[in-house]
Amino acid sequence: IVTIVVLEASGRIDHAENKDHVPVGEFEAVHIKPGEEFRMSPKSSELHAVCEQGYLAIAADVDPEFPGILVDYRNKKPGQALDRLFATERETGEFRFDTSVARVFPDMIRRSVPGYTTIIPMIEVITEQYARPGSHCYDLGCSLGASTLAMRHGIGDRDCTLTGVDNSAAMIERCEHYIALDDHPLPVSLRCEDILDTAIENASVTTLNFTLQFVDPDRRAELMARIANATLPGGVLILSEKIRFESDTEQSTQTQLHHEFKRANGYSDLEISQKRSALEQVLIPETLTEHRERLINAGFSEVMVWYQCFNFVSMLAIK
Ligand code: GEK
Repeated sequence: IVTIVVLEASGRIDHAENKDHVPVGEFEAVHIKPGEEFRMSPKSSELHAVCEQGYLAIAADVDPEFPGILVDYRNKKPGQALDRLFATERETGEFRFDTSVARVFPDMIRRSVPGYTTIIPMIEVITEQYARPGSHCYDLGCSLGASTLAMRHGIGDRDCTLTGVDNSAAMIERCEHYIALDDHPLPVSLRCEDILDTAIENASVTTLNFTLQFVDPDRRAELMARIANATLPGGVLILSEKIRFESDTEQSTQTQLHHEFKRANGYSDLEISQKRSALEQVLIPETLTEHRERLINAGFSEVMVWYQCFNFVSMLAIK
């Protein structure tokens, strides 16, 4: 599933624009003889079937906006919707991680965050290096679970627990599907809650992949301190963030390059500017110096930038 998510995120899986003929499932006829016992799973199939003029029609009923293409078994993942959320002029309201965002999220994050498609597989590599048997691993702000699945595969067969947390019910609901489609045996515990309330202990690897930027700046130090306190010696925090720069020239150059990246990925000027206004009050970037100082004050002994592309960075904080 990591391969599929990475291929998906890197845009190497082609999806037809026309979703009219996408299969909703793969079915097998099982012949049950009269009187033979059979077992039905207590879990809902999330499909419904109707008989229309002698034809059996089956549709997915989990996503009301896409009733016919929910599961695309060819790619073994929920059908991919394109992000057109800011394509038409709209009332500028605050950006929220609601159902409409969750539905287009893989497309949105791949086209909006430079380096995302590199960072995800590297989270697997870093987790593989630092996950300690007998410890807990956390993905805080897991969205649809791309970083969670990378951590799961990085942990491999080590005796660790893995917890994904997000306060968007729409994200967690879809994340469950992605986790279930992945065949790795490590259980993933998903929690729909504010990461400020998540209990963290005995941690070897914690990931905040573009999540801290959405947390109230006044609560960030307290969260970092809790993570640092709960991290075992030699354990790590992977912290990816959109940053701002101290120099005005660098700020405007890097912002311009980020907008060019979005344009190259098919976003129009209207989409870029409307998304920017929607995020203004919600995503609050800080400088690298602010991040470093906070991490060191929290109790991490070393902080390094292991990845940067324009105004998007990923740091490794080691306890
Ligand atoms: C990935 N890590 O694909 N508590 C819990 N969740 C939160 C909070 C909070 N206080 N604030 C925001 N979120 C993922 C991508 S996206 C990044 C992470 C982005 C959640 C929010 O609901 C969203 O799902 C996620 O953090 C941020 O690797 O959209 O730029």
